[in-house]
Amino acid sequence: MHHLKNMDYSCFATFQLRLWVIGAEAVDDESEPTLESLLQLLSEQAMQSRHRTDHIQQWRQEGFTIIPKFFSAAELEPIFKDFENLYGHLAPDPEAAYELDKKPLGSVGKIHHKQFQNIDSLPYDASTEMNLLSLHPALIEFASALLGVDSVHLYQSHTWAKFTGEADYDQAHHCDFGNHTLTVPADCPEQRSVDFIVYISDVTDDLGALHYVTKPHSDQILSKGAVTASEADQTALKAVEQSAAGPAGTLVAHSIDTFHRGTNLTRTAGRRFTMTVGYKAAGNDLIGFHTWQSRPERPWEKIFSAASPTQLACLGIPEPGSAYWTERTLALTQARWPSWDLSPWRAAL
Ligand SMILES: O=C(O)CCC(=O)C(=O)O
Repeated sequence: MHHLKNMDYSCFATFQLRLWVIGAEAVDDESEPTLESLLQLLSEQAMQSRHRTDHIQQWRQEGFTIIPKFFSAAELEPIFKDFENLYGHLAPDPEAAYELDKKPLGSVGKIHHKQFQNIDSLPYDASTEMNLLSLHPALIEFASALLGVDSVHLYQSHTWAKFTGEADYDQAHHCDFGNHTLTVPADCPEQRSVDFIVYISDVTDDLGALHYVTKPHSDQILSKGAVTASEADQTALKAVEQSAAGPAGTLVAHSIDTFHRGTNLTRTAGRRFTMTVGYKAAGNDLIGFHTWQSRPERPWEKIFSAASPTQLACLGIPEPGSAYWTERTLALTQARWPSWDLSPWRAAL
């Protein structure tokens, strides 16, 4: 007897669908899958996932979920080296590498251009590992699960290196929707977007950890669904803010409707390396940030020579079997990007 009666019904429907999908994927024609075999497969799949169901619930209810060790030390090692190569030489001289506090006494800080130095967007002049990090299968899977859709699009990927003394990084609480949509954040999950922050180095409180306010708290302080806050609201938001501090490998997931703020780096000679990665449902024209097509001179071959069809689909490239692919489009694409192995696309013609 299987005790499923305590499960809520929407959750149960998803659970049934998932069982059906893995049953169809994993069981051959001759054998009828048992509930036990499907549960076993489900738990094996859950063990391979880097996120859990409660992370999805927390993101949907609170706006934020944080997963330490989402990426392993081995995965991050080449990427940390890339950041050192790309940005290490930009650190302020030792005599200038002290906390820079430009704020009037008692104020929370504000967004200004000096905070946004040392940012570059995909594709990177760096290792294949760094180029593929924002297209990591575990991130694609997590973004799809958070948004509740089958197919997602990478719409933002950039680096960010912050150094103590280079700027005063303290900001006021804000939501990011202003430069991700011309409208306002949607209500239903599939029309929203997910913003990931990947910690390439440790991000402690003295190294500028992001501070955030959960949705229930901002709804209570401002009004339900509010996405803007006045100067007068800042004290109340700050009183309930939490720190997203975490070790290298931590993944922070939030969205364009969540209140958060950058904080200052106060550790002498401190530095903070992170990547910002945004996903939306494929075909969601409400949301945008980077336009991959506008920079063909960038090192795209690094991505084409190593990414899977699923990863490339996140950049808008049709999967094998799409009507887009013909003898002509394949030949011209191959001439344009010689290192791209197009055999899966050719095989599906
Ligand atoms: O990088 C961070 O910790 C937060 C920065 C931020 O909130 C922003 O610039 O929108």
